[in-house]
Amino acid sequence: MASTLPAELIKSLSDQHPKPSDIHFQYGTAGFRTLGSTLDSVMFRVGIIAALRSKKLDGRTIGVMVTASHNPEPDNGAKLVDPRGEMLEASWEGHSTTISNAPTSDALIEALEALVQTAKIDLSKPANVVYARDTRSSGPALVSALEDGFKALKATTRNAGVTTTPILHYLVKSINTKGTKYSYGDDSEEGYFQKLSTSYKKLVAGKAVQPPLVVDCANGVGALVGKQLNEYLGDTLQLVLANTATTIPSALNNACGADYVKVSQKLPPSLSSVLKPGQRACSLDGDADRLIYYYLDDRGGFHMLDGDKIAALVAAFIVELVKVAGLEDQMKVGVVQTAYANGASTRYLQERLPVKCVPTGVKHLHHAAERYNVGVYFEANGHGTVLFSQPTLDKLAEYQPSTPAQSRAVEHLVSLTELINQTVGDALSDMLLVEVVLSHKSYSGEEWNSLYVDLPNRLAKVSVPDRNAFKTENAERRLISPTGLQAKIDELVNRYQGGRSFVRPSGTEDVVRVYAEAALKTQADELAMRVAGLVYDEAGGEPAFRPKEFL
Ligand code: G16
Repeated sequence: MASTLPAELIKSLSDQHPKPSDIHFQYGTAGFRTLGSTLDSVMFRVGIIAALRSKKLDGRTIGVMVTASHNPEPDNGAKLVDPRGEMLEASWEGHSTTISNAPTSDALIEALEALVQTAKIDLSKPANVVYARDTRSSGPALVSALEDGFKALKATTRNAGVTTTPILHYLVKSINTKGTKYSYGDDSEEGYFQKLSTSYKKLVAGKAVQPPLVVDCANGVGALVGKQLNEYLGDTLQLVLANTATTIPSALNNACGADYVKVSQKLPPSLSSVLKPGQRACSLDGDADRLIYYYLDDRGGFHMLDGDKIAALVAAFIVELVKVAGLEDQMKVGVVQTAYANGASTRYLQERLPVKCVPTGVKHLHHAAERYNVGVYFEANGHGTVLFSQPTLDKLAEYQPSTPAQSRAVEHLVSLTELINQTVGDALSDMLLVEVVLSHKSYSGEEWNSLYVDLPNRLAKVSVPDRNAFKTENAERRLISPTGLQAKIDELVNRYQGGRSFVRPSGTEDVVRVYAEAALKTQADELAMRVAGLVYDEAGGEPAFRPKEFL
């Protein structure tokens, strides 16, 4: 390995981005995420880490997305993207945490040298990085710190500007597959829109045009991208964009967006005068990688169609196409969920398909889904996609259908592989996927919703002094620490008909999350609050969320 780290250059730039002495940073569920005002040193170091990761992988392009997704506007963060558009390899999460916590510039250089040694990085290799940010007001300054990190390692960079997390993932994979037989698409935003809109148009050709769809953009970057997508879709689907105030900082994810809808199980108040009974609507989150659908019934009642309902809709549609195509023996479809999946959805899916439960976080779901020929993965919060394995894609390309029906089904499957952003959950791509299925099945929101009836459930969160004191096992369904707490939860759960509850530390917010479901709504609420009370008593925390009934 010829080169060494440019220690002088790193030191002089690092001195301009000192680490705050009182903060311990952590690469969590989806990267670094905390108050944007504290992240300057982290961003500088993320720039260096991305460059080193690229060198380690022979100069393949790495992505960095500056976003805090569904979190409030003052938060920010960074997600690192590996060459195939997937999340950063797990072992580098630990390296990233170590490097972000080196207390001084000298300690940083020492930590970087240790990483170069342990990961056997050849520093003479090139470094290539593509990066983007969402609409947060702290974004420009943090991007400038990130760029200093790139400079410190003399990386070759491409600024993808203000865009969604899924588009950044798309760009990473497209850049790395450019000119190969596995080309993922043209490495531009235009290439992304063309790919999605062309496949959507093929899939709905000959079908009645879907009525206009209301899209809550969470006042985030989805508004900018949704506007462009609308133009590409033309008259094949009209998106009625709402919550598009990207320049009012306090508006981001505030009383709107996918997380608001999922957690509060309510219509964003801003849509109450927009949405008509029976009309479909959906909410994106701050970086447009989550999607939740909903509608109002004739009496104004709110009905949510979350990630579980999307998984059920999409998996059934794909299974049907595979069957009609005559490929069911060769193309096994499976579903991946987390402990947050509604018990009714798991039951519904298990009766039809193999279903696996993994810990929270796209990286876990994505890897588990890769084990199927076609892996459908969705978190209840609306984060998910469908993966078609390479042998499956090859099979679809070579397959010789023997009837017109088989031929149509294969064409649809091929178009789905183009429509679906397989690098990561993508709210806009998933939204078009849902629209395709609704159009093919002629389903209204109500008909979709009746696939199964959700068990009443409640999410709660508790702020505690140290969320890392909470450790889990069995795909986060049971606590192993603090000792004895799980037994108390079990004892409570047994008192509720159809009761289920679990507790886990969040990887994106400084809280412990509590989930509960039960046969009746009041019982699910009560169980969640009682379990939150146990967590509070154990850790001396603050229940940061209480349903009104308990105040
Ligand atoms: C991220 C992850 C998701 C995860 C969510 C919440 O989403 O990508 O897989 O479900 O955080 O994680 P936690 O419960 O650990 O806070 P996003 O949309 O915020 O990037």
